[in-house]
Amino acid sequence: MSERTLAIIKPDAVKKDAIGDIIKRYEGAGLRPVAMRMLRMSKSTAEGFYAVHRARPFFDSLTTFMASGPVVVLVLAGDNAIKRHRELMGATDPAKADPGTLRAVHGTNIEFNAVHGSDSADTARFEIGYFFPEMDVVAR
Ligand code: IDP
Ligand code: MG
Repeated sequence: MSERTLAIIKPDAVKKDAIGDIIKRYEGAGLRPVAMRMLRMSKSTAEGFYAVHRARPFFDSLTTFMASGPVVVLVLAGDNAIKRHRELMGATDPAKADPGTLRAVHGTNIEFNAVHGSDSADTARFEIGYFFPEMDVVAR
C-alpha cells in the first residue's frame, strides 16, 4: 500500500553537505520525494513540531538544535513508506544504528542524528500537514 511519510534532513546533515547523498538514498530505497522545502525553523516552530516531547529533558536542547540552521523537509511516498523509511534511517542513537543506515552514515550522536522520520500513520498526517498544505504535495 502506498503511503506518505515526513522526512527532515536536520541542520547537522545540511551543514556537512549531505543533502544530496541522503536524497539519493531515499530514491535508491524507492522512497520518492513528492514535496520538498528548505527552511529555517524558528524555535517555536520546532517546539510545535516536537510538542509530543515537551516533557522530555532534552526538549530545549533538541528544539534549539532544530532551529540552529536550515533543514530540508520532504514528503516521501512509496509502499509501506513509514516503516521502510524508519528502517533506512536506523536507530535514534547513531552508535546503535545498523551499518549503512542514514544515521550510522551521517549522524554524530543521539541528538545530532542527521534525519527525522514519522513513526506512525497518525504522526505522518500531523507532520505532513505541519509543513505542507495539501496543494503543495504532488501525485507521482
Ligand atoms: P526518533 O527521531 O528516532 O523518532 P525520538 O525519541 O522521537 O527519536 O526523539 C526525537 C529526537 O530527539 C531524536 O531524533 C534526537 O534528535 C533527539 N533525542 C532523542 N533522545 C535524545 C536524548 O536522549 N538526548 C538528546 N536528544 C535526544
Ligand atoms: Mg520520533
